[in-house]
Amino acid sequence: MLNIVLFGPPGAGKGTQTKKIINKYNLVSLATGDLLRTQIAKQTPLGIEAKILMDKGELVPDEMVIGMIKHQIEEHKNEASGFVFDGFPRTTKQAEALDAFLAACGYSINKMVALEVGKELLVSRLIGRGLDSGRPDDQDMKIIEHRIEVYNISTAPVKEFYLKQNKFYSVHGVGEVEEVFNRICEAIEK
Ligand code: B4P
Repeated sequence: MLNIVLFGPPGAGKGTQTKKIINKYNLVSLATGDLLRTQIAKQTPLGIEAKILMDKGELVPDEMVIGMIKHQIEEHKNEASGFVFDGFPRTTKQAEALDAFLAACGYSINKMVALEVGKELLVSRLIGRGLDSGRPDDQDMKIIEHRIEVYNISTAPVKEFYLKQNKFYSVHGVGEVEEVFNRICEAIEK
C-alpha cells in the first residue's frame, strides 16, 4: 500500500494535486474538507456543527475528523493501492490517531509531501477560488488570513511528527499545476 499525506497551508494546491496523484498511482483520496462539505450539504448534525467553525476559518474538533477518517479507511481499504490524505492530519493529535489506526490495520504512512507556497500567493489563489466556488471561507480576506494563522499555529507543527520518522518531503508549490505535479511525483518516487 502507498499512503501519502499531502500537506500545506490553505490554497497550497492540495485538492488540485490530489486529483492528479490518485489517477496516476491508483489511490483513493480522503479529503477531510470535502467530506465535511458533504456533511454540510446533507445538513447532518455533524455538518451543522462543522459549518459554524469552517465559515469562521477555525478547525473542526479533532474527534470529529478522526472518526470520519477511520470510517472512510474501513470503507475503502480494499478498493485501491493506498490513500492520499488531503487536509488531514491538521493537528499532532490527528497525526497520532492516524498512525495508531493505520498500524492496527497493518498499514502505515509512507510519506508526507508538503507544498510550500508564500502567503501572498495563497491569499490570491483563495480569493480567486472564492469568486466562483461559493465557499464562505474563501470570500472574506479576514477569514482567509485567519485560516493561514490557524495553519501556522496548529497545523505546521505536524511537519515535525513526520520529520522525526524520516517521512517528510518538501516540494516547491509555485508554478504551473503540471510543474508542481511533476515535483510531487519525484518526491513520491524517491
Ligand atoms: P480544505 O477543504 O482542506 O481547504 P483548503 O486547505 O483551503 O484547500 P486546498 O489547499 O485543498 O485548496 P487548493 O490549494 O487545491 O479545508 C477547509 C476547512 O475545513 C478548513 O479551514 C477547516 O475548517 C476544515 N477542515 C478540513 N480538514 C480538517 C481537519 N483535518 N481538521 C480540522 N478541520 C478541518 O486550491 C486553492 C486554489 O488554488 C484553487 O482555486 C486552485 O485552482 C488554485 N491552485 C492550485 N494550484 C495552483 C497552481 N499551481 N497555480 C495556480 N493556482 C493554483
